[in-house]
Amino acid sequence: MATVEIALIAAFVIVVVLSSAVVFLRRIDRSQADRPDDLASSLKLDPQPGPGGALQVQERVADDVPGDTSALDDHVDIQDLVESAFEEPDVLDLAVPQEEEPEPEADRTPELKDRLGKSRGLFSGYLGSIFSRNAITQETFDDLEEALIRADVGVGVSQVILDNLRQELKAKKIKDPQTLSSALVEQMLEIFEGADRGLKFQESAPNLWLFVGVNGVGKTTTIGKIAIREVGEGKRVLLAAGDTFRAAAGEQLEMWANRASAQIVRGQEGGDPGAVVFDAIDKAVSKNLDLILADTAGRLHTKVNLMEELKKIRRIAEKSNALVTEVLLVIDATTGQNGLTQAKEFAQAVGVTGIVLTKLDGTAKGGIALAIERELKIPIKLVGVGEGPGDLISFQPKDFIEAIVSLD
Ligand SMILES: Nc1nc2c(ncn2[C@@H]2O[C@H](COP(=O)(O)OP(=O)(O)OP(=O)(O)O)[C@@H](O)[C@H]2O)c(=O)[nH]1
Ligand SMILES: [Mg+2]
Repeated sequence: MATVEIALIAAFVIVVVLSSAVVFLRRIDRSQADRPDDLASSLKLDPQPGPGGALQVQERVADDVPGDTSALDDHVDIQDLVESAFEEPDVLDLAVPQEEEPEPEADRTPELKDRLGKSRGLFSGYLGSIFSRNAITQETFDDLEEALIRADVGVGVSQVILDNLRQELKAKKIKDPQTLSSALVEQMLEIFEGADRGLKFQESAPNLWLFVGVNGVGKTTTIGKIAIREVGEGKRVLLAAGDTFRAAAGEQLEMWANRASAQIVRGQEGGDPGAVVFDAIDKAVSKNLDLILADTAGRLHTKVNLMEELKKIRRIAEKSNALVTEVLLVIDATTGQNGLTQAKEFAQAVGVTGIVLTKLDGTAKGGIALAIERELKIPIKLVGVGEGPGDLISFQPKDFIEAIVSLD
C-alpha cells in the first residue's frame, strides 16, 4: 500500500512540476515576442500610406495566441493598446499629417519675381529709397542714374531712359516721385516693345536650333531644359553633341537626353563638330524627328579660328535638309556689360536670332537685358533662373520689369 501511495504522490509531483515548466516557458516566449525591438513585428505595420495618407495597423497578437491569452497578462499595456485600437473599426487610422505631393520639377513654372534674387532686391531697394522721398530734384535723377548703372543697364541706355523721363516730367507736369516711378516702368517697357520672342518652328522638316556662346554660360544646361520642355509638348527631339572639345561635354548632354527622353548623336572627342551636326541632321531626317538642339563648345568671341568653326557648323546645317530656325546666343547675366560685346561678335559671325539670358537668379546685373535689346535689337527669348530642369522661363518684359522695379 505504502508503495502505491508513494508512486501516486511522485506522479502528482511530476505533473505539477511539468505544468509549471510549460507555463514558465510560455511566459518567456511571450516576453521575447513583446520586447520593444519586436513591437513592430508583433503589430502588422503597413508602411504604405492608405488612401487617406494614414498608416494601417492590424492586430496580430490575437492570431498568434489563439485561445488562452493569460500568459500575456504581464503585457497588459500592449494588449490594451491593441484591443482599444480595434474596438470600433478593424483598421486603425493613425492620423499622420498629409504631405502634399511635390510637383515634378520640370512642371513647375518658376515665378520670375521670386527667382530674380539679388537683382530684384538690389535694384528695387535703390529705387524704393529714391521714390519714397517727398519731391523730385536733380538728386533724384543723379541717384536714378546710379541705380540703373549699378543694375548694369549701361551708361548709354541709362542716359536714354533718363532723358525720356525728364521730357515726360515736363510734358505731364509730374510732381510726385510715385508717378515718376510709374513713368520709369513705362520707359523701360518701351525698350522691349515690338520684338518677336517666340521660338521659331516650322512643321515641314526637322528644325535645328543652334546654341552658341562663350565658356560656361549655360548652353548645355539650357539645351537640357528646352529638350524636357519640347518633349513634354509632344515633339520628337534629338540632341547633337557638337561640343567635341571636352570629353565630359558629351556625357553631360547625354545625361540631359536621358532626363528628357530625347535622342542623342555624339562624336569622337576632338572630332569635327560639323560632322556631328551633319550626322544628327541625317538621323533626324531619316527618323522623321521634329527638332535638333545642337550644342557647341564654349568659345571666346575674340578667337577668330573658333568663330570660323562656328560659321562652318551653321553653313553645314543651312545646306542640309534641316531648317535652321533659331541660332540662340546664351549669355550669362552675371558677366554684365561684357555680355554686350559677346553678343555683337556672335551676331556678326553667325547671325543670332535670339538670346537666352542665364543665371538671372544670382546677379545684381539683370539690367543687361535692357542694354542687349536696345543696343543690339536681338530679342531675349528665354531666361534661366536656376540649374534645375524647370528653371527656364519664356521672357516676358512686363514680368521682368515689374520684378526688378518692384517697390513692394
Ligand atoms: N544659377 C544658375 N546656374 C546655371 C544656370 N544655367 C546654367 N547654370 C550652371 O552653369 C554651369 C555651366 O553650365 P553649362 O550648361 O555647362 O554651360 P556651357 O555653356 O555648356 O559650358 P561650356 O560647354 O563649358 O562652354 C553649370 O553649373 C550649370 O548648372 C542658371 O540659369 N542659373
Ligand atoms: Mg556645354
